[in-house]
Amino acid sequence: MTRLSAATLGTLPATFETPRYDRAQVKTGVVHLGLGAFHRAHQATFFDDALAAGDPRWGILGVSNRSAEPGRNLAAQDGLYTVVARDGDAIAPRVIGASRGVMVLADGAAPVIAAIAAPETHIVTLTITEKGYRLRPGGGSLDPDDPGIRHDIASPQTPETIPGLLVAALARRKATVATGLNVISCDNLPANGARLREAVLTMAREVDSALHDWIAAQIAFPSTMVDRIVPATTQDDIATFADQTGVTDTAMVKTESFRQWVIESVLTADVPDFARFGVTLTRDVTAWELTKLRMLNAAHSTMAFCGLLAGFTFVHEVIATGPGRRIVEDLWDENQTTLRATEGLDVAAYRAATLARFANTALHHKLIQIAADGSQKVPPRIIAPLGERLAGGMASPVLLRALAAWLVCLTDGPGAARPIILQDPRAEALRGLMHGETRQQVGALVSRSGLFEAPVFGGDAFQSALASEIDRLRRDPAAALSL
Ligand code: CS2
Repeated sequence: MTRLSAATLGTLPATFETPRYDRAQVKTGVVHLGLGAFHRAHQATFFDDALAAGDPRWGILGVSNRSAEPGRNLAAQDGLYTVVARDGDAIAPRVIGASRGVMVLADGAAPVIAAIAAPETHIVTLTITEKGYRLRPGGGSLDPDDPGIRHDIASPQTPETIPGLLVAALARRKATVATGLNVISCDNLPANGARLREAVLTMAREVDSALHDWIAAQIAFPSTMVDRIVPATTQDDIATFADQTGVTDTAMVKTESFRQWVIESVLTADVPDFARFGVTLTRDVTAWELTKLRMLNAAHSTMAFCGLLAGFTFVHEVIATGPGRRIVEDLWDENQTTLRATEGLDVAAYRAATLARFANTALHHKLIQIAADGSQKVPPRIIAPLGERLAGGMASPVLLRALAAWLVCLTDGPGAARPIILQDPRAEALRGLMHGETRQQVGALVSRSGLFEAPVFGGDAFQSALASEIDRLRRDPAAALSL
């Protein structure tokens, strides 16, 4: 058995794609915040493409929020890890050499601030999940009541949140090199760049108005659409990979071969030759973003909540059933009416390709992983299109079912015979609103959770329909996945 490292790189089986560049020459051009598997399987592969094409500026300094583990695993392998693309029985291992080290934010923000302010840094990418943006419930603008945000406005030198960290780092950059920077959000929230920009500017205005103006003029916050299915890698995956290849890699990530990145073309500082590596640069990212969120992500969430209630574990199991596939198609028929058209985006082809991706039996994508953080994910994927259709007088039985299934999973999980325990920062608060008759629970959720912003949700017809759907699924959870 070979442990992946710089010393063993030359001895890997021929099926491995390995860095074709001199790693000693690589500079740190990118600081990435949120060092999860998604970043390592997605953005890192594009920067690695740029290195392989002979531009050494795009090494990545990874910043993990709290956990020291990703850094330890990478350090033990000289920063190397394998992206293992699995499609059915085929595996394509690619060793990524772009990592230039890892910092842990919880150990202190100062080195991260210095790295973001460094003259060689041209890009900051973020995968901090929806909740990392500290927006008001339901999306929207920065949440002024968030304790972390309040802390960072009062003590901007020692930030605890990512918006606070960016403000501190940009203040340092302004005071030192004073050159621009691309801050690229890669999380699944609508208008991700615009929202991040607004969050950072809102905080900066509180701290120093000249800093606010400088950021507004110098820093680009493009919105993006990012796509690659990257389920959490398990110990089993690592063992299977070792059996298949003879190579041990404790930092590997498993994924599919598909990858897509669409970036709004408002970039300011230097960037790699993105278009050459398959990135789409466009003035109109909204249509792409909406399609991804309301087709792929909405189907994921629907399969997750309904599939869990019906007793399934993985995405590919749900899509292999007639009703599972039908519910996804019906959901797409509903959400498709809320999309926007743009050049190059063919929704019919997108649907077909996405179905095939869901059917990939080699990914073992757990429904419970997708079901986490519903309070952040359900508003853009399910509630927003439901509200738009409601306002247009259209019935949306599948969206309603998905919403009801989430609420049933959330409230009936703990203590149920077969408990479904959803990880969600707002789970307790939402459960706290749900007392009394179901119809009352729905009324309290709509008026007090902040998740149902559109006035159209205030009507009795909608609230009664949601309450009946919740009651139906509580009586018969398996009905969540029947036609
Ligand atoms: C998933 C996404 O867990 C989830 O919420 O829907 O992580 C999804 O796999 C990615 O957005 C695919 O690009």
